[in-house]
Amino acid sequence: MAKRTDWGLPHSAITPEEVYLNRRKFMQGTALLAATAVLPNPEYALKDAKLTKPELATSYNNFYEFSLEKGGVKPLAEKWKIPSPWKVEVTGLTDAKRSYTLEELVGLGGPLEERVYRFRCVEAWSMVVPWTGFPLYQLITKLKPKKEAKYVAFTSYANEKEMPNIKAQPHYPWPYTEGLRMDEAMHPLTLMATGLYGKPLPGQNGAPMRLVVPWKYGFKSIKSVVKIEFSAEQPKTLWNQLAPDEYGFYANVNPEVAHPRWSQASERVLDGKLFPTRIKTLKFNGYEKEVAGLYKDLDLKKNY
Ligand SMILES: Nc1nc2c(c(=O)[nH]1)N[C@H]1C(S)=C(S)[C@@H](COP(=O)(O)O)O[C@H]1N2
Ligand SMILES: [Mo]
Repeated sequence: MAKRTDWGLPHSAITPEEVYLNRRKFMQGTALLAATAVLPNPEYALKDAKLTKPELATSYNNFYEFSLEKGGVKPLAEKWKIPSPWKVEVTGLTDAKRSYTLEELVGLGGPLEERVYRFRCVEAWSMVVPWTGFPLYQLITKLKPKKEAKYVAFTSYANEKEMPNIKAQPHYPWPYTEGLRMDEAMHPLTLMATGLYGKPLPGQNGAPMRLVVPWKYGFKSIKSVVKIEFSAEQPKTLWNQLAPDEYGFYANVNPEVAHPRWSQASERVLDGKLFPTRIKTLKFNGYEKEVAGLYKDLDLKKNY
């Protein structure tokens, strides 16, 4: 039985432990989840990685529209009245330009599946979490962008009343924007997430739909998407406009290229410890085999 959430999506409301057990069972081939439940994709199960505790992943957040403080986001996001129905404008180089409800987009991009991904913030902390979502290429294929469309740009929801940091940081070029090259957007790893730990995305993690690009620094994974635009030119992004020397358009995880203010060679595991475990950062966040080919003609030191 699929659970209907506030947004009418077929998320399963099972606990993280059950998600984990179900994934194990699925991989052992001994049991299948109910036909209508969101199936874990065994190809993206990361069975050697330890899942981050859900309490940590949903309370230590970067969502600057709400607050600059990691712990300040959740209390504000919990008061946020997430618009329902959620509308996303599809625009730019496509004949499928119009406003879509979230359900319509999931209908086009689905079926939903669960994937466990490593997630690495540019600030050198990382987590491993199970996202529910659909691969973005499935949606793009249905929206049929024109040949001239070389990039996909995304915009976040912005509401000054409920997101107090928008006004507190007037020099930020709000709303939050991000973008991908078309081949990056079409890569099978690129996910549009609607859930986390088998539940609908909480506000603080980018409800009701956010991008997840696991081989790039976390800031590329834009939250609470309200606009998707196909364009011929490389789109502007919030971080790139604010601090171009620090945040490039590509933002591929790369231990060999330091951030101007800190090394990217290692990362703190988000484990709640006073002295968090430190691990070596992997090139493309461990997805090198899958994505290195996208950048074979690019100098990654210049195109950081
Ligand atoms: N709209 C919006 N999206 C955003 C951000 C933000 O401030 N606003 N922060 C980014 C950064 S820096 C990171 S690390 C991730 C954090 O996602 P999480 O809170 O789900 O871990 O969201 C990214 N997406
Ligand atoms: Mo980040």
